[in-house]
Amino acid sequence: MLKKLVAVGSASAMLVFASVALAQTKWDMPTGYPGSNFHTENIRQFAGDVDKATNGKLKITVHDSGSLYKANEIKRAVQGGQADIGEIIISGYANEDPMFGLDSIPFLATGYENALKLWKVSKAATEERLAKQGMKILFSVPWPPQGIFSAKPINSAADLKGVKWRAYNPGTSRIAQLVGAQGVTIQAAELAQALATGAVTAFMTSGATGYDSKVWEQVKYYYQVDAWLPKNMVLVSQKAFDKLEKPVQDAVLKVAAAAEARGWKTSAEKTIWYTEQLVKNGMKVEKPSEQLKSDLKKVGLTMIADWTTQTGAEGQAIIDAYRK
Ligand code: PCA
Repeated sequence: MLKKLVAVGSASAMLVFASVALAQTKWDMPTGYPGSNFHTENIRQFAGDVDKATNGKLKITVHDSGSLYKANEIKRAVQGGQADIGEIIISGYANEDPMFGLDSIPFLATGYENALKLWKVSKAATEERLAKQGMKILFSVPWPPQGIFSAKPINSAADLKGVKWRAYNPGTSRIAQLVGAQGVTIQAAELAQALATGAVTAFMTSGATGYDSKVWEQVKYYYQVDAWLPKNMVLVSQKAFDKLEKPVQDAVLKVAAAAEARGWKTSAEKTIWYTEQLVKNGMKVEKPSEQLKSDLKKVGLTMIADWTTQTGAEGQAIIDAYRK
């Protein structure tokens, strides 16, 4: 009798366990940036908020630093369903579709206000492309403004000729080409090593990545060019999203909207802090010379012209809406 009771008891315990397991969805979430980065911290908070808001029905495990998929593999992983959700830098995919590169054109949109305006006028076109690939944007957050890090002083674009230049997307590769530097694509997770081995000596990025990668160990100069604010995006597989119960979907969207607002705010607020850390660690942080600024502005004009040629009437309409 006792044996029977135990057997019945454990069978029903298994049933309960099975139904909990059924009701609970687990998503793995690859990101390419380090755990201490503000984007990653924001994403971890998002994952925690999703857990709370769904009463544990959706559990998201964040895998940072490119540990699950390398930064440049994440979009394909979400598209192919190997990962249900992931974070990418959208401009990393500008070769696939020029629309993805809009936020990385030098001097098109500088500062947070303009970056937000540019995002508003280009969001629908971006969403439409990702939707065709079976993905949905949950939220998007910009990096702080992009400047030039260099081992040696840079006073004009001519000083960049022949320099080993680290690129993180097609836009930064194109800049290398236009100034005559030797571009090599290296994702943030490998930047510190590339600097340590001397594979690169100059690059454009934010103070955030300069800080994350402790670049002061090799490079001493940072020029606050504030040329553009590239955006990261958290993408979810539409299929995975559709499998969630409606209340869970609603909770995810609500928490994602909060993560987007928080991310923009943190990005702006931490910009000064990051710069201070560069100074504290012995870097020379300066405004670019007039010559460097005007050289880079020319680069920007070439890139806007390229972009509008590639995107045609659709691109022109976006630029016009942005400039209105
Ligand atoms: N950091 C990332 C992208 C832009 C940025 O500020 C990087 O350097 O890879």
